[in-house]
Amino acid sequence: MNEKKTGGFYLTTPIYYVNDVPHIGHAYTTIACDALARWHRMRGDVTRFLTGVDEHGQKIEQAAEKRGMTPIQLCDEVVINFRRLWKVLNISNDDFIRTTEDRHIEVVQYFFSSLLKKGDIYKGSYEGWYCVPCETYVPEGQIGDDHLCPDCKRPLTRMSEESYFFRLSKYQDALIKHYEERPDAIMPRARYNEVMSFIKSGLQDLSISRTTLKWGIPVPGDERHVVYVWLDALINYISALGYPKPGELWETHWPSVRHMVGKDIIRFHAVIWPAILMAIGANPPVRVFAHGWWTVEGDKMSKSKGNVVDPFEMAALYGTDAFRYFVLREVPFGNDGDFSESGLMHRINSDLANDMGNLLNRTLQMIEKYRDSRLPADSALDRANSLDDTLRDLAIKTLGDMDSEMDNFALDSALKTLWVLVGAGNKYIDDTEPWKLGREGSGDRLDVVLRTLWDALRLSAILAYPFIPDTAQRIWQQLGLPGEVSGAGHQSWRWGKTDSPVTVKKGDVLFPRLDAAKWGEEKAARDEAKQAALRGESGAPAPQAEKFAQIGIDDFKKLEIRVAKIEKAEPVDKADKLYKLYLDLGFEKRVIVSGIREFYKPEELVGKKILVLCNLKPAKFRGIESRGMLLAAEANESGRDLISLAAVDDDFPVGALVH
Ligand code: ME8
Repeated sequence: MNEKKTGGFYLTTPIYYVNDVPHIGHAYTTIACDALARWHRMRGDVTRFLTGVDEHGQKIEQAAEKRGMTPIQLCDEVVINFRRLWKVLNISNDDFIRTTEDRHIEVVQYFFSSLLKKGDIYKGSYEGWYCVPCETYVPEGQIGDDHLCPDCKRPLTRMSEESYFFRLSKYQDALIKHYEERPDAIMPRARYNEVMSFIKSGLQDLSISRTTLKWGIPVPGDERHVVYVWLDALINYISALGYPKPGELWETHWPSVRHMVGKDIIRFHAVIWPAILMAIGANPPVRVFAHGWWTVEGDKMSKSKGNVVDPFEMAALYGTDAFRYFVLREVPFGNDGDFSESGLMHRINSDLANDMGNLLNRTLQMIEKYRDSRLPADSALDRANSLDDTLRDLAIKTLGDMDSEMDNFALDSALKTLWVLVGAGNKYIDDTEPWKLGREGSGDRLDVVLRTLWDALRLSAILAYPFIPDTAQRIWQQLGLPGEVSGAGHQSWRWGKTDSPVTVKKGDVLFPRLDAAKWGEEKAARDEAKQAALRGESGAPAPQAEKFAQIGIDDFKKLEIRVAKIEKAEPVDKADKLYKLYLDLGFEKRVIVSGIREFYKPEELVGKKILVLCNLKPAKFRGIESRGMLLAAEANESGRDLISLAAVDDDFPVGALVH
């Protein structure tokens, strides 16, 4: 068993540009980080997981202008999509940072002033070829006669400006020494080699301010300049910990910092950022890991082709856990990969429904049938024979192997390792033929087999949790285990021993199988609708979720929104998010079911005059008919969900219509 000591684990995603809706690239990085963060929390490491958005710079300024908005209006609108996506994908970030927040702006300015004072920032002038989409100057040596950006192949712009510079060249030798001593500080190996040869080819000082745009953080004391968006962005990793204020967050987490990035932004994180950290006397990242890029059905993802994978749509169609599982399992983490929905459909049917789902189903069915749902006692394991021991040994080996795979961020290997155990569990059923034991009355032997299978499943649920958290919890509950699988803790990562008698509770199948023919028809129809939307044909649904269509006043008039008084708020049985609300509308009383239980206590609700959409089709929740929907604002601040009910003054008459 793995007895490794616990440690610290501060993990960050890149902060995403808010010039567009989130796509599979964003989802991929964040899901990978989520699995790692959940793993480390579960094994008892002091864990912190940060994500956020990058809101300054020319890209955002231009995107806002195109949409006739101010930059901050655009940011405020688009950030909602990111927050919602992380909720949909079950992302467990501890904090969410926006670079327009005061806590960030203050740190960037402090940072700038102190490096200026130290002499690591100086003023000079800069002329060169600039790529607006990449927000970067391209060195002369990399520019062809076409004057296109070597990365994104779009036209470069000639720019000249007075600029502040960071003395990157000064840190060349220190960086080489740092990486020579820590070959796993950049992963995978190919990226380490790439970065090392880039550093060794000679580092030039870096322009870190702009006078050509307004949408950025002003350079303190010289407000014609704004701070270069990449410097601004990188600092998020420390401003979110409250740097430079000496405090628990910073001291606890910074020493263990690991950055997850896409391969295209490795240099910013593995060259510029560590040099800047050296300049302020902080430790460079323990690791920068660069993952690969997704193509879609063999093609580069692009809006004009209409093949951008929408993570909202994938989660809605296939389920969050299936989508999470697929992206993490499909491609060796660090390599490029190809996304295809048929691949996703096949993995659901084979790995999730057939392997994992069947193992649970078969095991629970037998415990139900032969043991009246009661798990045979631990003592059964004392009579284990070599067949049983083989499964036990494999389970124990799986724990250790996955632990080291996760240490190396080899997420796909960790999943493969877990599925070897799941496969072995299914084979163990075939080999032991418990149904024969049941028939033959070999009770003792059957106890051993059922107990062995149950424990293999218990460990599988724990190990699957970081990747497919909801499914793992469902398995946990069906196995009859109390509480949360996430709280299983490292001490329960061992074979055997349960404190109390267990009764299993077989539930719905984990992953219903998808019918390939039906799936094919539906997929073809969706593709056709997307292409039609791309051609601008009316009636076709927009391909991206979270877009708001314009509506006319007549559309709005279809909504019957009225003032209602809450007379009673009753928790709904076995649904910890729901209330049954009894409303008085003046001309009638009615009941609605609402998911606001974690936000309000019943006594805070009773007497409140709220707004209710009255002409919504009735729907049933937990057997209760809900007639209407209350209106509330929803937000997420620093990773915390917030809800505020739309309400009117206490003395306002009930039943009144809202126009
Ligand atoms: O670069 N497959 O933000 P961003 C996989 N704001 N990953 C992909 C991808 C694809 N097809 N397309 C993009 C930024 N990505 C900066 C970061 S951090 C201080 C500042 C990944 O929204 C890409 O590799 O353009 C990058 O890691 C991430 O999406 C964010 O891209």
